[in-house]
Amino acid sequence: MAIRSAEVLVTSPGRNFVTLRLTTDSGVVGLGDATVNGRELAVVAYLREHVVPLLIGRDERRIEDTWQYLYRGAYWRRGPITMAAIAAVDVALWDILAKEAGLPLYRLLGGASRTGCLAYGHASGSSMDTLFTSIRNHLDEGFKAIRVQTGVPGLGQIYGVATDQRPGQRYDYEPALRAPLPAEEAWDTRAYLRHVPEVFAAVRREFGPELVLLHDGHHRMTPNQAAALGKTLEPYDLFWLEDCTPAENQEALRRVRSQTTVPLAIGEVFNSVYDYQTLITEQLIDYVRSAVTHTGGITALRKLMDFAAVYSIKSGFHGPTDISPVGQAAQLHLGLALHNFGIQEYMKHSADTLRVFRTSYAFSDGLLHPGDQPGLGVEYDDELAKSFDYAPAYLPVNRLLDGTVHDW
Ligand code: GCO
Ligand code: MG
Repeated sequence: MAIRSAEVLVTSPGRNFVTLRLTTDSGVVGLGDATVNGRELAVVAYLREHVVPLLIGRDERRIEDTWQYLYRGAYWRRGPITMAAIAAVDVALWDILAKEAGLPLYRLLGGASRTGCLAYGHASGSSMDTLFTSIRNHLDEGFKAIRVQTGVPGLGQIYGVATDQRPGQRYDYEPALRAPLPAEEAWDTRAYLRHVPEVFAAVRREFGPELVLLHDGHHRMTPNQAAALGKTLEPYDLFWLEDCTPAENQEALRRVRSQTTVPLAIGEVFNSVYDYQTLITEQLIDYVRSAVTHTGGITALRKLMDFAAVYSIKSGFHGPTDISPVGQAAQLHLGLALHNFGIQEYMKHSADTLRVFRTSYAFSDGLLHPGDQPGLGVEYDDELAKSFDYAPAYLPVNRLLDGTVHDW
């Protein structure tokens, strides 16, 4: 039993994706997502030049050993590129194992702990009217949990808010996000802090107390600003406030935590359990935002979540459209099985993306289910994928009004 081939596939059906495909000598195929938004080709090179040669001939059943070999064996540890490459190998190996067993992956991870995974969608609007319309569209689609992002008076285009306000338009379709050089946006934290509580007050008035609401701060606040925002949002009963401060400084969250009871979620840019050590052991957060794709795969994220479970911290895995359907399927299998699942982010992929990646996960009545196909339940259409050429694309850069480059 051995890996016969390892191919690194790049396609761009609406946005760029990097996929690793492993094939065993008996012809079983496994897929792994290796997409790092805006830095895709760095992972391609890491995989092609440094990982693929190590995989050929390895026993595909030795998942833990392969993970340790790629992580410890490389000497250079952690970092988004390395950990996305390891994740792709790990997920592809779990896909193969589950297919060889003839079981959906979640069964190998302990079986379903729930009927389905509560999913949240992204509502946004530059004005209150358009925001309300976007929330209503999500409710019509069956969402029971909704992230709310809005424009800020006095500022122009803001990341996370669609500029095209027609129904169905989304911020991840913005042409600026497909430009050859990064777009630049202007930011004023004081204006933002004045506006956001008014928005949540209005949303609660309009939609009532039941609806699950979330908000993303994109790392833009200082600990004091985040503590102040947390306090002002307490009456609106948020499910979480996400990425309130820049994530590298774990101690910063002590200040926020001691000042407000608003639940905190962080970690979409983290890539290892060590990024969470203080946050978890001091119970400074409520939700782990890592994606399977960016944290070393199922093997690593499952251990991280078991560590978090000791401290009553739950999952809230990152699921924007730059996590490919392969990555999303992997975290749905994991989420369904974990006891300490919290919520799953769910931005629907474009029709073109879903033609290239044929998925068997399903959304119904607010819940996502990974489906019961053996393995991950995702198939990759090679021919179609080849018709979507890679195009360099960047996330925008954020500047304060005086031109200073700011966090986001
Ligand atoms: C989220 C995010 C995304 C990221 C994007 C970066 O909460 O979904 O913050 O919008 O910015 O995935 O690649
Ligand atoms: Mg986020």
